[in-house]
Amino acid sequence: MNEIIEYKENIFPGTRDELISLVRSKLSTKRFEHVLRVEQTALDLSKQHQNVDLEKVSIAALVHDYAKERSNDDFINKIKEKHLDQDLLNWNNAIWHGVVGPEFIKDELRIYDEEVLDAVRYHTTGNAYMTTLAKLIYMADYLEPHRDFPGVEDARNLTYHDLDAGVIYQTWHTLKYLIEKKSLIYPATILTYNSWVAKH
Ligand code: DGI
Ligand code: FE
Ligand code: FE
Repeated sequence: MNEIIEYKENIFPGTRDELISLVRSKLSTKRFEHVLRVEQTALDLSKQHQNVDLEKVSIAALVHDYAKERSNDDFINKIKEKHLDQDLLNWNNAIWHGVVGPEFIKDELRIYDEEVLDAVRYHTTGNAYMTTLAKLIYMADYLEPHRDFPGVEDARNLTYHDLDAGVIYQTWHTLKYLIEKKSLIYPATILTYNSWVAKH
């Protein structure tokens, strides 16, 4: 069953249905359905936490992959136009859709809430400091019902019991996976690992 949050805080200037239509218009059906599953997973995980703004959870989840299907040129132009860190030009869609995604979200969806935008910025790499909202989006993206990797059921149980333990689990497993593939590691991914996983 789907949980429908009514928007009352004007974080997005419109209804949830209007936001959903805008997001749907920029994504493939497959990715749009992923986004809806992330929203429901994040709302479900939120039940374990006090003082979480469910409207922010819904909005951050619905927009977390908003920019994922933009071209490389769209990202390069945005990075230049907004005078973002030029080092971003050395990266690719995997990093850009999270870190640069908020520029599209501000410009096209008129969502300016910095906690929501940070949850999007950190959803791929995590961050040394994350609010509960950012942790919920980071984990819901990793654990939504269609995610299927060895250990996913353990990761779900762990995260429902202890959100920070889930963040540690994902950060460690993702970094191991990237290193095994000999992928480039984005510096924020290392900083997340240092803060959350490494024993000081
Ligand atoms: O956008 P989604 O597919 O829903 O999920 P996501 O935004 O968490 O992206 C996941 C991918 O991003 C996953 O395959 C791992 C990759 N990723 C995360 N951190 C890094 C990274 N890729 C590189 N090259 N470097 C990183 O530091
Ligand atoms: Fe993503
Ligand atoms: Fe996602």
